[in-house]
Amino acid sequence: MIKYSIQIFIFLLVSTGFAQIDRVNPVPQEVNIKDSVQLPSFFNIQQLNTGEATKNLISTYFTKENTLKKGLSIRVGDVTNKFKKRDLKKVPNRPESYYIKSTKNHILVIGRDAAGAYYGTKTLITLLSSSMRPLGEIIDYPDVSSRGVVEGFYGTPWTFENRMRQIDFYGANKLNTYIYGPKDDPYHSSPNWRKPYPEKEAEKLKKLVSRANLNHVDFVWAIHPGKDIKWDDKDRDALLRKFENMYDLGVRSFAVFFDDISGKGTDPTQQASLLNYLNDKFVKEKEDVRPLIMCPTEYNKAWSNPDRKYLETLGEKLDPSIEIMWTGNTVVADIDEATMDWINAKIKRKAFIWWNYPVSDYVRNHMLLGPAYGNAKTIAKDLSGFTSNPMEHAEASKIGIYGVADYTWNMEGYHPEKTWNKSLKDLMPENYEALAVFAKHNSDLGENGHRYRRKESVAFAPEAKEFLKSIKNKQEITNLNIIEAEFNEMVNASEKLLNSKDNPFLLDEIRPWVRQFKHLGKAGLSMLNMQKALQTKNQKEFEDNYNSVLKIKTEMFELDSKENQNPYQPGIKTSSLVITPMIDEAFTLLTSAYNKEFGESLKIESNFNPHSLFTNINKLKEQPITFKNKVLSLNPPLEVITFEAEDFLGFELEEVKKLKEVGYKLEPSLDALTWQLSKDGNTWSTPATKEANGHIKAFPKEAVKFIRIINATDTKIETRIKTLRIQF
Ligand code: 14T
Repeated sequence: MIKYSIQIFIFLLVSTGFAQIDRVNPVPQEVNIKDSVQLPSFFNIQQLNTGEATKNLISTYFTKENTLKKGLSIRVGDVTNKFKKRDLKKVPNRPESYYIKSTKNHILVIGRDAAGAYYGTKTLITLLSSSMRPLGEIIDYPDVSSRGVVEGFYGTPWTFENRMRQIDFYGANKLNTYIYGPKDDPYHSSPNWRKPYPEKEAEKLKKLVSRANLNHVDFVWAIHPGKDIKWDDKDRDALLRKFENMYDLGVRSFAVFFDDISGKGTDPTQQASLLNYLNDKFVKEKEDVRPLIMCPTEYNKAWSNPDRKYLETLGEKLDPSIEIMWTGNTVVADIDEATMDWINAKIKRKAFIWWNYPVSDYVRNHMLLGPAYGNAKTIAKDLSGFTSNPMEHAEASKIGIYGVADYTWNMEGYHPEKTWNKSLKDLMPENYEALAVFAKHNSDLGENGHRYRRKESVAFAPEAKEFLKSIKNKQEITNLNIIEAEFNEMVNASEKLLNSKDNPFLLDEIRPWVRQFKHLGKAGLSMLNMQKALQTKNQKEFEDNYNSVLKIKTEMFELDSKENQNPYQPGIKTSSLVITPMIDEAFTLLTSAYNKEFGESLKIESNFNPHSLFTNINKLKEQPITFKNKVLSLNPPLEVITFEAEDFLGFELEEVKKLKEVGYKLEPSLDALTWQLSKDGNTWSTPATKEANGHIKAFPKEAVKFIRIINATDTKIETRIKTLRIQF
């Protein structure tokens, strides 16, 4: 008996020692841990020439309190230091690799290079954060050479504090690249790309660069000059001068973005010659500047025009050392082997992937908190880099970024869901279970112009389906407990999160969504009570709960109209794929059953838009529209839209209706499109228009069913649509 319990005791100890390896993110390539021993109280750490970052890292764990000459010997170095030959042989012959050997009397960490030593130390410190210490070996290296994040989204750029925290997070998760390219920084793009940063901004960038250095992260400063660049010596030198400014702030990696522009700036020959010039006159001269990265104008397959030979031109003319970014088959796409084969052949090098996930600048009312999945696990050898474009919510983006760190380091071993769970524990060590409930129901994007979707509420979806089926067929509901438990869990998890002090940065970002999520859980519970009351034929009980659902829905509508009021996708959407539609549908079914049974006429629907988009432009067919306060509007797309002759865009109303006013605004401000109205969609009339601050308005006298703007000229029009709306 005693022997038995000692065995259990030893097993527990060993398993906690082993368990630490599961906390290492990314998952190491090769782990041989067979045993573990008690963690000693003192270490004798010797660092050979491993650089600033490792030194700093070591000082975070090894302090005066736990170091002593007689302590457990740890030697950290790289392959140029004196180690035994057979140990050196174990260090993989690849950049950033490391080897850890942990024996009874000794620990070795050998890096292939400074980065390897840093990453080995990182892994070691995680392993030592337990009461037990593993014995064995770890051999580790990354699959992809540039791994990280491109801050390239539209909307509110991250704050300085956000960025400092991000850079630490990258170091902690062995990401080595942060590309700075926020679309809304005027000194990154037009109009101010030619000017140096004002002192205050410059000071902050300097701090970011040194923080990046401490984390073995390349701070890549990107410039976006294509909107107004002139292909002359003056602008060329303006660029060179700006790079010099940035060099003085400590920047040693640079990128030039030519995305989302039109006109002269898109010429591939000029782009290549500019980059080659920067490569010769700047990168090569400096010697400590890393290879240039460029984002092409045609950055995805759907946008590449085979007649123009844009990509082929870059492939031929651009110096082979310059990396070319690529988002895949479309703007927002997951990457597979065919994607890589296609683009690599065109550009004659390995593409540098710009993955547009978890970026939410085109679905700003959604939180994207699910696992990072969908990219092939076989493409490591085909790409030169892989960066994720995140949400404007920096902290919340860490769930996705954590996954990218694991995926890019060790593709074959990547398990999106497992890593997702780990990421939640890392972000909210105390309340991660509550965070898991919230995150698993907040991952899809809803309908959107890019048609990119994510799984959501995966385990619950079949239950929801079953439940609705039973209501529809008026059968007994067999999974009522499961449904009720889920709604209760939603409410409880929300309360936990709203009161949590676990990660205030994260909470500040997600709070409005958590509040919405709590409302939704409550609406679900009231809906279930409607069902129970219908069973017991208790009219009062039914109507009380019916009213309570409507009341909660009103509160949700208010939150949706108050919080996150950006002009694109304002508001707060939660659980939009499974739970919200399930509750809405059940509400309708139950209310109509009730009306029928008791001869009542309660309204069976809450919020649904009877009007629809009316267009022949493929790119816009999925573009969402909003109907709020008697205004029906197009959620403006970010991209340049091409109107060929006769192309149109507008609305089809539920029925013939009288309108107060219609208006559109384009950028650049044009009145090139024509308003048209129709009762039947066949015969059209053109109303008189008036201009007011760039809005082209009309005031239709007669009631209509169709309203559109049309290219009535015989040449194509390229423009951005800022607003398109009608008022009843
Ligand atoms: F440069 C790119 F690789 C890229 O993806 N550019 C933008 C990016 O800044 C943005 O965050 C992302 C998601 O919305 O997509 C690109 O932005 C667009 C996408 C469009 F389809 C901008 C205009 C578009 F028409």
